[in-house]
Amino acid sequence: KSYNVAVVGATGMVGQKMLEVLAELKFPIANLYPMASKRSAGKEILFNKKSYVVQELCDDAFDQDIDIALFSAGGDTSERFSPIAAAKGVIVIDNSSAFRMDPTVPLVVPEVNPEDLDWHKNIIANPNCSTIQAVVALKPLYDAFGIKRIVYSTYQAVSGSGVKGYADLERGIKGEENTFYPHPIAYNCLPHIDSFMDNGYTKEEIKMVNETQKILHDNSLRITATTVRVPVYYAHSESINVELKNEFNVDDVKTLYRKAPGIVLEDDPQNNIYPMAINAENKDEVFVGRIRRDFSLDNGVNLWVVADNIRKGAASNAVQIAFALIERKLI
Ligand code: 2RA
Repeated sequence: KSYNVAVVGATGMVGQKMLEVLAELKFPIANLYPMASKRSAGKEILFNKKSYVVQELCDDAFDQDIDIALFSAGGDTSERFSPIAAAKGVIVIDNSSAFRMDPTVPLVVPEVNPEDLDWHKNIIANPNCSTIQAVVALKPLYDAFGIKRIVYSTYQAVSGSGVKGYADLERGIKGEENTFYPHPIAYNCLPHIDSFMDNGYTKEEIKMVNETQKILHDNSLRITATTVRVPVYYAHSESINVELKNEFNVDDVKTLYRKAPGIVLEDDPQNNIYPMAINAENKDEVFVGRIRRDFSLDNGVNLWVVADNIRKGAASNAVQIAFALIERKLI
């Protein structure tokens, strides 16, 4: 069976990657409906060597016979158009943060909680990129040893901010002024992703806390996060400190990672082998290394986790959700 698929935000950084991944993973597409705002509508895009004209997103855009709509066009657009599409029987996979914490919307990483797809009500939320790679790495530990507490420290690529963040790094390297970030990002680190809340945390940090608890279905998880923008174009790197509930040994953890879905173990420090952004770029796996005991805790372990934030962190996870819908006979 083939499906009619819309990509909303088809000309943006993630939207373009969604099209690339749909073709690369050979998602069974009967008809493609690339959509974008008025500003980008009319552009021509190539998909599977065929040319398509980008349609303008409007209220009756989903009156066409569409089965699945992948959204990556910002929260406002999702808030307005996802319910319209869903009401017409379209299954929406939304990359924005608009519906992630809505209790009627499953927040899904296929390697972690595919069973949550079974209760979708036509809107499915793609988690934040920094959360996706984290929960893929945490799931094997959660199932084997239980988790009490998580400390996230992230080193996030500028592509997470889309073309504007990417351009600020290019400009900074050439000695030109930053026009997007509040300070220069070249040769610098900014402990400021998304906006600050009254409690001193940024929305990005709160997202990691709330989304991890929702995906693992465990509000007893004690989590804190510091999310930092670094001068890297693609792939987020994360230091993750985990307090487990039960005893473990490092070799058992490495054995778990060798067979865990979606994970590549890169952990041989004596030979300078550990995950790096330059090696994760344009791949769909989550790379895990620097696994070592945290001797300051009874059952503590430290991880270093790297993944491409535009692929596994957004586009590929969304397409993998679409494949999971087929596998689970939900479409
Ligand atoms: C960022 N995770 O990196 C956020 C949104 N993509 O900016």
